Amino acid sequence: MINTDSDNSREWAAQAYALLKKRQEEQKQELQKQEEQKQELQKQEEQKQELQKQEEQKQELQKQNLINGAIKENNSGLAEIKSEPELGEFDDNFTWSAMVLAAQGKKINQISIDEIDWLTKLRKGLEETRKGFVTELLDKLGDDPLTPESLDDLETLLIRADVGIDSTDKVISSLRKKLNEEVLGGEAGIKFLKEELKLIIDKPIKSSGTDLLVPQKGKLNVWLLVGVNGVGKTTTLGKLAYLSSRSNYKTLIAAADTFRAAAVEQLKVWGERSNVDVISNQSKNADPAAVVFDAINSAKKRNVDLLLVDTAGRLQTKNNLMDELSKIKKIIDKKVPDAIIESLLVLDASQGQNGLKQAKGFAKSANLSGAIITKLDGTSRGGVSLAVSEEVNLPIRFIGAGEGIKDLRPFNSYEFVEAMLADK
Ligand SMILES: Nc1nc2c(ncn2[C@@H]2O[C@H](COP(=O)(O)OP(=O)(O)O)[C@@H](O)[C@H]2O)c(=O)[nH]1
Ligand SMILES: [Mg+2]
Repeated sequence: MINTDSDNSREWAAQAYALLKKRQEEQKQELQKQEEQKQELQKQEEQKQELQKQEEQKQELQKQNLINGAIKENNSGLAEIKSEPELGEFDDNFTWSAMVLAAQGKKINQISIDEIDWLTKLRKGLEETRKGFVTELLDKLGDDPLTPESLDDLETLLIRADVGIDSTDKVISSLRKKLNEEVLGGEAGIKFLKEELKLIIDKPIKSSGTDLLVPQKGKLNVWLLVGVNGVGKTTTLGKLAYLSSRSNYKTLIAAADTFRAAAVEQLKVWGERSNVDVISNQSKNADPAAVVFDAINSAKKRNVDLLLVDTAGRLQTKNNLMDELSKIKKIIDKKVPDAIIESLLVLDASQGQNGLKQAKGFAKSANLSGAIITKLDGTSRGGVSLAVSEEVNLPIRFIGAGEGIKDLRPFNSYEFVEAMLADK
C-alpha cells in the first residue's frame, strides 16, 4: 500500500522527479536543436526559392513540392516531442502518482511524464467522488477501530457515491465478517475496503480472460463503440485512434453514425489529430452497415490492425438499435470471419445510476464485451464503475477523464481504487 509519508517513498519519488527533470531538459535541448535545424532548413529553402524563381515554371513547381514535403516531415517530428506535457511541480500529486506506479513494480527509469500526468488527472478527477466519501469516512473513523456503527456510515457513503446496492452489500458484509474475526483500525479498514472494491472491479476482467484489451496482431480487430447520445462515443473513439496509432497499430475509423450530420465532421477532426483515416459516406441517410462494408474493404486492402466504428446512439429501448448492430456484425462476419469483434459500451460516469440503467438495457440487447467509462473528471459519481462491474458484469476496458486527446487510458483497477480512496 502507499505510504507517502515514509522517507523511502519521498526519496524514491524525488529520484524519479530528478530523472524526469533531466529527461525534460534533454528534450528541450533536442527541441532547440531541431528548431535551429528547422530555421536552417527554412533559410536554405528561401535561398532555393530565390534560385527557383529563375528556373522554368514546371521545374520550379516540382522542386517546391519536394521542399514542402521535407518541411512537413521535420514539423511532424517536432510536434511529437512537443506533445509531451510539461513536468509540473514536485508536489503531493507527483509523489502520489509516482508511488502508485512504484507499487505496481515500475522502475524509476520506466516512468514517463505522460503517466504522471494521467494519474494526477485521475486523482483530481475523482476528487468529487472522494470528497463525499473518503474524506467523510476518514473523519468518522479517525484512528479508532471499526465498529458496526461505522459500517452503517460506510454503507450510506458507498451508496451515495453511486457504487450501487449489490456492490455495497458485498463490501459491507465482507467487512462485517472481518470485524467478527479481528479488530480493524481505521487504516487497516481502508486497506481492506480497497481490496474488496478491487475484487469487485477485477471479477469481470478476470473472467474475460484478458487483462488488458489490445488489438491482436495479424488479425483485423473491430471495436464497435455503442451507447446513448452524448455519453462521449465519438470523443472516446478519437482518443482511442490516437492511443492505437501511437502504439503502432495500423488504425482506421468508420463513421457509422450516419444519423447526425455533424458526427462525420467531428470524427474527421479527431482523425486528423491522430493521423488516422476516416471512412464515411456523405449521402443523406446512408446505411451504417454500408459504411462498415466500405471500411472493411479498405481495412483489408491496407492491412489494418484496428478498425474503430462509431455508431449512432439511440435509446436502448428501441429495437432498431439491436437490428442495426447485428446487421453490422453480420457484415463483418461475412467479409472477415476471423475478425475479432469487441462491442464496447460507452458510459458517462456523471449520469450515475441512470448510466447503470442504460448499461443494463444495452447488455440485454447488444451482446457487449466491455465498457468504457467517460467523464470521470469532475463528477461525484465515479463509484458507478463498481456498479457496472458487479451488476452488469462488464469488464471496464478504458476510462476517460477529460476532453483532450490524451485523456483516455486503459483501465487499471489498482490505479482507479487508489485514486478513488486517495488520502486527503
Ligand atoms: N469533461 C469531459 N467531457 C467529455 C469526455 N468525453 C466526452 N466529453 C464531452 O461530451 C460531449 C459529448 O461527446 P460525444 O463524443 O460527441 O458523444 P457521443 O454523442 O456519444 O458521440 C462533448 O462535448 C465531449 O467533449 C470526458 O472524458 N470528460
Ligand atoms: Mg457521436
